[in-house]
Amino acid sequence: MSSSFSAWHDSPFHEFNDAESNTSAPSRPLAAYGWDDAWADAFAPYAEQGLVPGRVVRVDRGQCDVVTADGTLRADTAFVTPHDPLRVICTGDWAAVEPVGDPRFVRTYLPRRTAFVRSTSSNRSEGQILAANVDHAVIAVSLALELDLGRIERFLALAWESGAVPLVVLTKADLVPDPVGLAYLVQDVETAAPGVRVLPVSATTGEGVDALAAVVAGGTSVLLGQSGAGKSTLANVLLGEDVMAVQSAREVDGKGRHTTTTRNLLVLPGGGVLIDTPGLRGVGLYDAGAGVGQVFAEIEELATGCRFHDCSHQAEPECAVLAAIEDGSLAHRRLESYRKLLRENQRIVAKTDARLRAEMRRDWRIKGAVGRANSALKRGHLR
Ligand SMILES: Nc1nc2c(ncn2[C@@H]2O[C@H](COP(=O)(O)OP(=O)(O)O)[C@@H](O)[C@H]2O)c(=O)[nH]1
Ligand SMILES: [Mg+2]
Ligand SMILES: [Zn+2]
Repeated sequence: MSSSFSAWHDSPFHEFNDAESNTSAPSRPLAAYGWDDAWADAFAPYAEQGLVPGRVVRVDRGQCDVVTADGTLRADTAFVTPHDPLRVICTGDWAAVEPVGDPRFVRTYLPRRTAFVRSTSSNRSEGQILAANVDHAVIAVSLALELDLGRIERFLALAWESGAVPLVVLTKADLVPDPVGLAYLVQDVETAAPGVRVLPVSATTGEGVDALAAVVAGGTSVLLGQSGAGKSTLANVLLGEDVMAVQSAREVDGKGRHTTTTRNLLVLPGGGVLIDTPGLRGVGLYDAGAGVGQVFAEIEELATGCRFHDCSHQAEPECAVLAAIEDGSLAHRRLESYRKLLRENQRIVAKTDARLRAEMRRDWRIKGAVGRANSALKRGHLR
């Protein structure tokens, strides 16, 4: 094994690479996966150690699939599965993989530009990372069901918080044949999504697909939304072939059994990278205060006009938010939803803080015990 390692190091390929600008030469095939000069710079110290860059396209228990300049390989994730679930390697990460070995280990991954995180359920304070290094968060909302604006606002808060730019696609637009009705639905969603593009699409008729394709042609996009929203169908349309498993109508009507069981990252024929996530039954906020602020930007803007800077917009005099509800320019539903998401977020943050404090205490107890045992060992007092 060590001989093949040095053979790799001595290869003319590697010399050529050194002669050119540091790491970018063997990584050129990775450009389609989003590799750029900034990633190459960040990777330089690992390249010096002989590690190979690659993008994580799928994560399984203990292993992940990584696309490298030499093709896709399966690597062991033991080194990148820390106790903190937010630091576990995930789809979209740029991994530093050992050049040889069986198994080959991912040694580390590059600092993330963006990260899409949710809490695993609204009652727990644990975060779960769904995708890393995403530029566009495409939130799929089915027009086959009654619009749930609160749920859209929740997805948007998580999307803004991730650092990606959100886009709402209203799927199955073919089921709303009346253009006036469709325009109303789009407007409703727009009031819940200030500053966000809202695009009706249909995989059946092709409506809106070109506009969506133009957005996702640059950078990395993730498809988010409830199970059955039509994410995999859209992914297949964008990919130009049936790659993702689509649920039968019966499965959708049932208890939301997930056909898409693994996350996948794929290069689109028109450029760009697409990540399909499994249907998310629930997305709890996870430390998404800034994201909530961005979803309700117009309320936060109004609040700067309130007489009291800590106005709770309940009954205070000269409250600009209540005045806007009074004159009809702000929907009461929006304020209620804002409050609800703020409360939920504060609850999660408080729980997370309490959990982290408890974990820190436990870590110190363990470290303390290990430290005492070690010094006892050094002094030769092993009991
Ligand atoms: N009428 C209509 N049905 C669609 C459209 N896109 C998807 N569907 C159906 O919606 C169901 C769920 O689709 P799927 O892509 O598996 O959803 P996912 O769970 O979000 O990945 C399937 O039965 C699809 O055939 C569309 O544009 N129009
Ligand atoms: Mg799916
Ligand atoms: Zn106020």
